[in-house]
Amino acid sequence: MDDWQATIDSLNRWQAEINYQKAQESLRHVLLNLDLKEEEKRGLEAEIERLQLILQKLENSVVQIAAFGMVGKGKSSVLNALIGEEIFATGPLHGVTRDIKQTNWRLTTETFGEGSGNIQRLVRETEEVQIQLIDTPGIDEINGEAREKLAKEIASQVDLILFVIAGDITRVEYQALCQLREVGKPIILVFNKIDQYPLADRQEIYETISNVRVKQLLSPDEIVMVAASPLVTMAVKDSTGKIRIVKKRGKPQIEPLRQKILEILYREGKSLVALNAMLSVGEINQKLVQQKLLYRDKIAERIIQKTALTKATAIALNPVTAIDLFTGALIDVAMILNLSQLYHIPMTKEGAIQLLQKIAFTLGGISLSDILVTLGLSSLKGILGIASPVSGGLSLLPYTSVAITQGAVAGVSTYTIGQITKVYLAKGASWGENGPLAVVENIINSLDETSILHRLKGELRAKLLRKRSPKRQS
Ligand SMILES: Nc1nc2c(ncn2[C@@H]2O[C@H](COP(=O)(O)OP(=O)(O)OP(=O)(O)O)[C@@H](O)[C@H]2O)c(=O)[nH]1
Ligand SMILES: [Mg+2]
Repeated sequence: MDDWQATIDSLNRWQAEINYQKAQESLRHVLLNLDLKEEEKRGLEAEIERLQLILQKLENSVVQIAAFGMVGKGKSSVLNALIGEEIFATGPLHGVTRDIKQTNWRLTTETFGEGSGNIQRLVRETEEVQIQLIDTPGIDEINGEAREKLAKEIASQVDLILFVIAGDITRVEYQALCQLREVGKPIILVFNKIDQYPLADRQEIYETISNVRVKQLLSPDEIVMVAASPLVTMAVKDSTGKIRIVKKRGKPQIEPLRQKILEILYREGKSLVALNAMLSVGEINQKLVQQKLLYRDKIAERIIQKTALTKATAIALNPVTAIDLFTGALIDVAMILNLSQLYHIPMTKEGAIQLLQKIAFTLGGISLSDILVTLGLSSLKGILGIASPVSGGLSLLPYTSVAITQGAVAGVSTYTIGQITKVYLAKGASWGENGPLAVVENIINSLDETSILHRLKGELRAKLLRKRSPKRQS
């Protein structure tokens, strides 16, 4: 049985090691392939720094353990008792710990004295892991929201949570515990100050907590009883020689917690760190990707709008239909190439033409009507345009409005093609699960053609009038 256990243990540890390596590799990969321009990094400094910190943590095998709980329940005292030194300030006033503090905890065989062989072995094997203890300000009913946010933030970063209570669990404690549980980290519920309860009482409280209060949240195995800074009654002689009973701080009773931590670290220390790292990396990476897309989206939008106007102008100014269509396509291809550069998706001219064909094909009816409009209006425009010098500008008015409409319609089609290309590129040059038609339909449905047309017409009119005004002067 023991042999089997040992085999399973070593297999688990081997698996943990692999997970650990994998986490490290993928984090390095994310950091090396951030692919963010300086201006894109702006506002993401904290996230990038977090990624670097997580990598450091993985490289140094650091496990972070944080103490949470209501004010004055003995969080700082519990951590001090674990280390065996008064590192964190403690005191009877509520809110002694105001900021997050941390310290390193080196596990040595001496920490556990002449413990059983098993513990000695555990300590030896856990020694390669650095432990950081983190003290937090207590949760209280005042400033509840801010503290809750802080608690969640820390909880999402650490690997193991010690939730310190000092008696039966209160409603606020239960709520906080539920919130911490949501973060998905292992939790040890530390029932501290047991010296304040007679033996029978503390056992009864323990039973109530484990069997009733937190039954849905924790297993009895995850609850330990300690006295981090017990008060012991002592008889002392005062200066007059009278014997007086005083209360003094006694030796901490923290062993059950130490052993529980060690057990967890031994069993899943490295897996825990790896898992947490992956969770955080996943989350941060998603944020980075979103930001990247958002930023590129803005630039893409500018490119698309500019091209739509260019095309509208080209079409409006060009009196021959064949050239209209040709220049139009050239402008679209140039836009696709521009966008592909923006999204770092290398594309040849041929590739861009193919993509344009694909989009035009999927657009189907829309591009057809677009072409019909172009054909119909173009010939009209040609006639009017050519006629204008003879008629001394008489037909200039219809020319302008026809040309503007025609140009704007062409602009809308470019705008649409641009939007479709953008989505395709943002998805890493793929149409996604539902294929190009779904993307195209989605975009068409979301476009407000009339307003785009209206805007383009306005811009085009302004542009054309600017172009024509020097002529008038001459
Ligand atoms: N009797 C007894 N008192 C304890 C025990 N542990 C801590 N205390 C006392 O409880 C008080 C609060 O302890 P702290 O460790 O400062 O509690 P905290 O949770 O860090 O408090 P804040 O930082 O204010 O949120 C101190 O006076 C400690 O001496 C214990 O096991 N038994
Ligand atoms: Mg404290």
